[in-house]
Amino acid sequence: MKMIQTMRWYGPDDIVSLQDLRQAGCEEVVTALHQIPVGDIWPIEAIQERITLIEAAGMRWTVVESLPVHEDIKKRGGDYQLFIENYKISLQHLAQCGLKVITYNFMAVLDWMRTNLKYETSTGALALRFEKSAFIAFDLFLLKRPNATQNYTAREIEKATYYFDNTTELTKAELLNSCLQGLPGSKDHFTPEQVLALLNGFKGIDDHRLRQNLISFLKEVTPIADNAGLQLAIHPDDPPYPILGLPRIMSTEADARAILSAVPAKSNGLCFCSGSFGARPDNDLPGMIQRLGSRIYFLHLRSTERDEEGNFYEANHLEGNANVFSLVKEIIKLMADEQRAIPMRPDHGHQMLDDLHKSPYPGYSAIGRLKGLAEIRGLELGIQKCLFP
Ligand code: CS2
Ligand code: MN
Repeated sequence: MKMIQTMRWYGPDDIVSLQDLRQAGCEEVVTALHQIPVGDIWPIEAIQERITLIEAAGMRWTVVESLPVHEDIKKRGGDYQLFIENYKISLQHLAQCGLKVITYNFMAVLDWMRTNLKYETSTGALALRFEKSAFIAFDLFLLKRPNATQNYTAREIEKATYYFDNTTELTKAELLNSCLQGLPGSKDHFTPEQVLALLNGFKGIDDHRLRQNLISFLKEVTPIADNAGLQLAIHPDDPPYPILGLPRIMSTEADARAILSAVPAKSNGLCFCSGSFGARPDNDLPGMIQRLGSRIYFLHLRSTERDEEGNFYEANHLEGNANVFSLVKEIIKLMADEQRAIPMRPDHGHQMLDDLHKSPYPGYSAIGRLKGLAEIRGLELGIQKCLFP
């Protein structure tokens, strides 16, 4: 059994083409209908149209990333019942068209967060980075979130103030731009006012409430997914700890277990993102694959290099703290035990070579991801040959 090699494609507007992905060695493409507003139904015709494009380029589409969950569902307020019904219909449409794995996340307001989208690594290639003091400075002095100081220690505030006072206007503008990135696949940025309003909507929703809301959502959608033979794969929080005073419920092994045991349906599973879970030193990544493996339906392989302060940057795929070697070894054993091939994509890649002159979606340049995929492919082949000569 071997991992199904995929890369993410943001659709016809992506500057990385389907032909590029095919040349990188992808067997399948991971994509979503980013043009459809969050919460609306995905029509069969639009799904079919996307399949036709991908198949014409010699690949298949079985993994959706993401079928996004409307904020009303996360809050269990507003029109959440309508949005859950729409979600169920989209799931049925996707299943009718032959899709298998549906990735989503339950992060309130924002998807992943970085403070620097062009961090220069030792080779000159650019990586995504999260620097705690910069982020706190953004929160306190650029976003100006009311009562934000309550979420930080005096020492953290002091360091963020020092950072801000010693930073150029240009770096401040870049920090603002990074932190206000729109959702993946969208070229629109948030404004500070929009973020403040969205944060306000989560007032009074703590971790317990958010977890209950996820469980309620899963209890409603998993029967549909089970019947349709779909696998739901929740992506972990990125970074895997609370930000902006928001509740966080998918950052650790205990978080994942709580959701899997509350809703034991077969379709209720995980997108194991080694980059997101791995940004916390207390997450035992190989152990998580051993213990939660039967519920892992999709793999994001990536590694971060952390320091004691909680800062991290995205390292080369086989370097950094995640130890992707040990993960691929566990994945190979899991796939052999369960006799199933799990789809995998290199999550993010450095911006390098020709891509330095282009403007790809942050983290999604062609060459850096191709390099990540090629390294992982070689690693997998080497381990396979050793384990099963
Ligand atoms: C992705 C996430 O780019 C990334 O970091 O791993 O944006 C992921 O697609 C979503 O959180 C899944 O819903
Ligand atoms: Mn990921």
